[in-house]
Amino acid sequence: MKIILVLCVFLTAMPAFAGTFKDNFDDGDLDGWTTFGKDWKVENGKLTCSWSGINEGAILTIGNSSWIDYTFEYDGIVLEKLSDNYYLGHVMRYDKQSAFFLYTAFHAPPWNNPVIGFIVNDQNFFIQGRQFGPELNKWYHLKMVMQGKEAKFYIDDNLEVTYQHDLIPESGSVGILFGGCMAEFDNVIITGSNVPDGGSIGFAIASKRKLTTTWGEIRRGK
Ligand SMILES: [Ca+2]
Repeated sequence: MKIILVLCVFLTAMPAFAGTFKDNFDDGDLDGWTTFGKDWKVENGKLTCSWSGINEGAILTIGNSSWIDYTFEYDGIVLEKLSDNYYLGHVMRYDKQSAFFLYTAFHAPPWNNPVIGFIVNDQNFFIQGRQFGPELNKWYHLKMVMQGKEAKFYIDDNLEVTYQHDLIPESGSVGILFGGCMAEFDNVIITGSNVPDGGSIGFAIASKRKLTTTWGEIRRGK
């Protein structure tokens, strides 16, 4: 009886959809991702892209407007510098139509710091972390945590920048952002409410119907 009671309390406390999406790109495809026209591709089990632009970064996203609070992490490496400035980063709560999103970036010299900020009505709000930038040919583990109006940016598990602002967007997809270089990415993990279990790495899915529904929603970009 006690066991049943404890289980009931536990299940009641769980969010309706709290899941984990993982993609290690070992399946060779970009299923579920939106690429916005840049030359993103999967090679040798890794995501890769070259983009020399800086002001307009290359963005690849997943998710939809029901995604609110989540943790997004991946491994990234700069293989070749294509501009004086280059960076690796994320977009969070992204909405292509309004270009209203939060981002982080890890800049090379001379900018040389992790930043976190957001863009609203063509205005750019941001703050900077300590002075250091990504070295060439070195893997970094980048992580962003979104909770309400607070964003945290970690590099190799060190908390680099925290930012809070009332104008931070309410919800939206997540994605990788970079510019000024040729880069590779791997081992994406996204966890949060309304994030479906899925991706290229096998999962114990509680319900087949749930998987079908959520992947259908992702593919339609809803
Ligand atoms: Ca891989």
